[in-house]
Amino acid sequence: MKIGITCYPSLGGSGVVATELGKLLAERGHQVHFITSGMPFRLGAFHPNIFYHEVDVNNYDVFKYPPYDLTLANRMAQVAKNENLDLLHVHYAVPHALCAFLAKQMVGDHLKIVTTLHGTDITVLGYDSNLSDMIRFGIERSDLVTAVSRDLIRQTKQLLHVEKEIVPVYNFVDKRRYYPKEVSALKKKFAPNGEKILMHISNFRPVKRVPDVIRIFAKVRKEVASRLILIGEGPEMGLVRNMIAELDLTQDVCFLGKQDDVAEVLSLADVMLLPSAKESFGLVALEAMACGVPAVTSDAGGLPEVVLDGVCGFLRPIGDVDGMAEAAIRLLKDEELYRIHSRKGIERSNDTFCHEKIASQYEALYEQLLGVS
Ligand code: GMT
Repeated sequence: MKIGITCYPSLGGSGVVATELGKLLAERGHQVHFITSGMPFRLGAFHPNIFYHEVDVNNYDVFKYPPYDLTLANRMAQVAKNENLDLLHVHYAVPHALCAFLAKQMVGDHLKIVTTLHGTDITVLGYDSNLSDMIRFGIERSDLVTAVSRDLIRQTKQLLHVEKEIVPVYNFVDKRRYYPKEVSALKKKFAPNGEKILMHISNFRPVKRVPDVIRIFAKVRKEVASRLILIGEGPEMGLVRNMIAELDLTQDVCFLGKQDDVAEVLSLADVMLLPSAKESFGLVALEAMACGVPAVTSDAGGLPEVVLDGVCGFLRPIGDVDGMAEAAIRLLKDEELYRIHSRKGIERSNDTFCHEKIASQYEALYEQLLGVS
């Protein structure tokens, strides 16, 4: 098949999933065309089946706002025509499904649109009455819609009153890259006295509740000698830094900033913390589990579909800092419990969220849509 993929190419779980899926489809012999505003950060090495088409947004003086959506739609139509694409797989309803709809109007009905919902377009933008009708339109005009968790499907139907069938297709990890790695030398650098390492990775937006991470760590540190590694960047970074200083934790917190590829650093962690207020899936919890690192998270959105409470980590209500700290302490103090959770997490990520399995699921959906067998 000839497949166009559009996603946000900068850091973020949706960009990771879109790019990794494109790479897997290319490995399977399909021709994959990324149509994005920048090179997707995980695209990596050259592959003969992968092509990149940049969307170059002009910022003419006459426009108050750069016309990204129109330029993207035009580029999608150009690539679809020139490369004879079978389908456009877009990640996010707004604006990508709408751009794909416009491109389809320009190219013809044979071009199919697959839209994957990742969360923010529904759970945040869905509440905005300036956008909600447009989001529903984008979903309903797609030929096939998938969502990364059952909870996201429930929320989409409830919030936007969407009639269309939405197929659940979970996110995945590539187990050839995400597995427990030998990092003892690196661990000595971050935890020279054998301290346990707690880790948090996010875009530091309010929805991630990073201040809860700091509060949880402050409690854990009183019971277990430990350190906190923070990865990522975002609007709450200043607030978080101030909080760390006020709580006198500076010596034990390490900021690694944005990292393109976390597969190498995840094995450093003993516990992953993700206390988000909203999380349609929580890719970072899955990536941690694949590396044998149990996750302690909130029970928001799709997280209970990823982390099984008491099996490969713990789920606690949003804002339950005491509960999350207590769960992390249990894991860090009880070696046998830790070993079981770590093993179960690896098994679960290899079974339910295996890259091969999910790529086959998408492939089968495309084939069904195009009527090929
Ligand atoms: O975490 C974010 O806010 C970024 C956002 C994105 O666009 O990558 O993440 C969303 O999509 C990820 C991949 O499907 C999910 O793992 C995240 O849970 C989801 N974020 C939210 O629902 C807040």
